[in-house]
Amino acid sequence: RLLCDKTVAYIGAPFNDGQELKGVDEGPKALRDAGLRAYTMKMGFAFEDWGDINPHAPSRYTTVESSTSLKGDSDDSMEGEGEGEAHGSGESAVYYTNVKNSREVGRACKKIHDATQHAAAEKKFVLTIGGDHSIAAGSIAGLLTERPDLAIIWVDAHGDCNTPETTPSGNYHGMPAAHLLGWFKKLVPGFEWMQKVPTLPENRIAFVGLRDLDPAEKDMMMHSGVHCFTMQDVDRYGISKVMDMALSKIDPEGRRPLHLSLDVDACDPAVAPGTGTKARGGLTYREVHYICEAMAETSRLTSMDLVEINPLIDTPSEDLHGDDPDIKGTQTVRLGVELIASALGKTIM
Ligand code: B3U
Ligand code: MN
Ligand code: MN
Repeated sequence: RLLCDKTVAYIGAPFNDGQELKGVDEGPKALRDAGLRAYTMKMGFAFEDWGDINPHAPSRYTTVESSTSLKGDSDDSMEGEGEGEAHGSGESAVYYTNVKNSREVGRACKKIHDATQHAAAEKKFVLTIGGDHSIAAGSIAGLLTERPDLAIIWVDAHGDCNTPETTPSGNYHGMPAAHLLGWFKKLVPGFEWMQKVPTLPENRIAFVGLRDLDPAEKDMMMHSGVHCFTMQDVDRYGISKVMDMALSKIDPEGRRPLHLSLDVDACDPAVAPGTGTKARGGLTYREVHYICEAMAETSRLTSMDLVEINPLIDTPSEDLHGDDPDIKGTQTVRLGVELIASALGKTIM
């Protein structure tokens, strides 16, 4: 029995505010323009475009439960500036003040949460396109609410496991995994709604492609129950063994619905130049495709994030024989469409 229908719900999450560079908000439009809809339909999927989340408009997807009494998703005059009383829990707590643009990011993530929860409830394959990786706090939170036994493969050069105590930058895109894991000790203005979201158990996430971790972040990851596969593991074991190991860690019985959170900066910059924080020594073109293919082969992949594609700093794509003429766009955008196709089950033969 399939865990989701052959319908892709495309949720655009055009957000910049979790990092410093402009352009990553153009990802959702670039992937549409590249021909994703026609391509997935050719593969036999129905394609529903749920539009872009607009951080400044009221949520289109707010459900009754999620709209009750939670502060932080409604207006700009909310309390909680600086250190203060926490709301929603009735307990006194304090707020972090060093997360950049936290209100914008938190509000946006709540809307993404509502959309992914709704799409998951309708048994769709939930495809959330960033935007920077902040959006995964929203997408995964919504998915976890609807699919509580979800397990996650997080493909990234970075750990995204900083807390506001350890962040060197204050950028939320370096923190969403830690937030979902419940590692934040205080509230983040704009993210009060996260208190009602189930925390992700540590043994249910595996990171693949790691090579650029901050010292305190590395320490927390090593001393936690999360599973880490670095680029050295990819070198040592090969990507197929790494995927086998990662999947058996997060889903030993092979029964859970799976989520792929794919940050294109996991790829080597030669393969994916259109991204803001490039790190040398990344996944090759085939390795990143293999990851998506291996996820598809489980038949349990029910959702995916594709993030950190920045069309504004991308390189024109070279025309090669064998390229699919139906995919247009610059190099990293094109790669993004191809990776989605692989995750949906496209194979070479
Ligand atoms: N770890 C650093 C840098 C970073 C995280 N994610 C990306 N870059 N893409 C930080 O700011 O937390
Ligand atoms: Mn990331
Ligand atoms: Mn990254």
